[in-house]
Amino acid sequence: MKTLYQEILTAKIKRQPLLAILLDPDKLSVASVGDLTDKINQSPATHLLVGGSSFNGNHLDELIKVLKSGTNLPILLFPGNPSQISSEAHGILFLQLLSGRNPEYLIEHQINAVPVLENTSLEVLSTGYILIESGHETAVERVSQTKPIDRNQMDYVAQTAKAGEFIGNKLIYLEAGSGAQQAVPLAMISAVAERITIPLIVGGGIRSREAITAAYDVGADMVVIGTAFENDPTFFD
Ligand code: 1GP
Repeated sequence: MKTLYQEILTAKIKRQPLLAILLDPDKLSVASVGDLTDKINQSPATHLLVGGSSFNGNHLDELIKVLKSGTNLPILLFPGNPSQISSEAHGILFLQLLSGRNPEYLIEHQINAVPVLENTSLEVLSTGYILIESGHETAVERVSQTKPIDRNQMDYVAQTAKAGEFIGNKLIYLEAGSGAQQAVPLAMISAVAERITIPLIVGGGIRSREAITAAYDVGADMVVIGTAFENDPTFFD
């Protein structure tokens, strides 16, 4: 059986666009997730991401169990800290905040997560996470106490992404932040996609079908939709 990562690589090679719906456990009760699974199954989503900047992990296992009983999509954790790890998921985006200079988010949380991860069979996907300035302060910026990179610094962002690839990241995630006023500029997605060979995830502030297609057209391999689906579960209808 293929690993989650092999499936992502295959999709990239075949140019099959991937779409992840991000569910923030902070904003969802176990009961309300059950109601969403029909909408998830009817959507073009290929993956589910579960996580948020400030969630403390309370009902995460239950929530993922409900998701698994209602959908067959792979569930990837998208954790803001090590308390957001559940052995119920299939994999985890093991994030390194490459845009920031806060050692907690470059290595300390990762070290603390190891004993937890060693007790799970989660597939660990090393992910270079790059926060781009998007109009106002986002939760990632506030929680991580780091500054995003200026949205005009195309080459510097591409260089940062390439450094992630050289370090050994298997994925790069270009992030404007949940609910961002402005999504990552298309020219920046393009600059990064041209520079790296690993799959590129793009998210934050993407709230129309046209914006999703535009991101694929310039090189995104996976687009993440959180707020748009959260505010309107009929978004993909
Ligand atoms: C946030 O990239 C994701 O981490 C999704 O952002 O909620 O703005 O879709 P939105």
